[in-house]
Amino acid sequence: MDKLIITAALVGAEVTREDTPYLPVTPEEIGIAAAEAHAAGAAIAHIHVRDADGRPSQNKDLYRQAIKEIRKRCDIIVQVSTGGAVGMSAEERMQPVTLAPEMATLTTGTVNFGRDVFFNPPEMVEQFAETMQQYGVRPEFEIFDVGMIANALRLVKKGLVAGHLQFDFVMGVPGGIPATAEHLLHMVRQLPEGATWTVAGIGRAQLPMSVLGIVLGGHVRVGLEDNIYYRKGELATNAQLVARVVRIARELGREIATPDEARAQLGIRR
Ligand code: KMH
Ligand code: ZN
Repeated sequence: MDKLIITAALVGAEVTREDTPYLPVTPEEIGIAAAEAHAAGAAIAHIHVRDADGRPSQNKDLYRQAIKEIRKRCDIIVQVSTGGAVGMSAEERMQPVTLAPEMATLTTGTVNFGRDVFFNPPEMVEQFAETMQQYGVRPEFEIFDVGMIANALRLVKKGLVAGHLQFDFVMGVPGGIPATAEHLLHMVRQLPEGATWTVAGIGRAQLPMSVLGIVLGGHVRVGLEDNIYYRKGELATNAQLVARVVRIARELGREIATPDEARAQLGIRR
């Protein structure tokens, strides 16, 4: 099996400092959290940014600062969010792509998101894909439900995404696909030959879905964006969540990919 690529989803748009004091919020805190996650074994940092009041933002300057703080400390692959927070406009969400980061997320369909709607109509998704192509940014398809895989493959057919295909199955969002082994296997079976996949379980599904990702030959995303607990009632840091995946993977005989090894697997040229 290929070496395991661990993504650390450091901050997200929904979790607050009130939920956990370990959430990195400022560009400097995001830089430190990325370096700690990298030292623990993460190859990719999936980042969002927050404004001075801690509210979710897609501001280009904040992303520029956060990326600079990360780059000062380590060579982890930076994957910016184009999902942002529910209710943001396409223009707002697209901003960090114009910084030409190595990777960006690309959600390929609309999904209920708790009591909200995460809105991704076809024209918007196509526009995001085109802009990523223009800036040489490798997309990671964010798959919140099974139909989004077919939507992603339609983009490939249209020539809007080319090269290596990387999917992230986000499982357990209320409104999206539930986090079960059966659903995961069904999604993996839809992927074309040569594609790679990561699984991100939400909340208490993070640990069991990570184990499935390791043993099935996929990759794993953990971090405070998706889950703030180490175990019931005990808050975690991003680095602790990464370190646990590394320990389990090694016990199961799966080696961990460095950022450069992950770049080679994902077809990212620096
Ligand atoms: N915050 C969610 C509505 C992404 O980063 O691309 C969307 C999200 C996905 O987090
Ligand atoms: Zn995200």
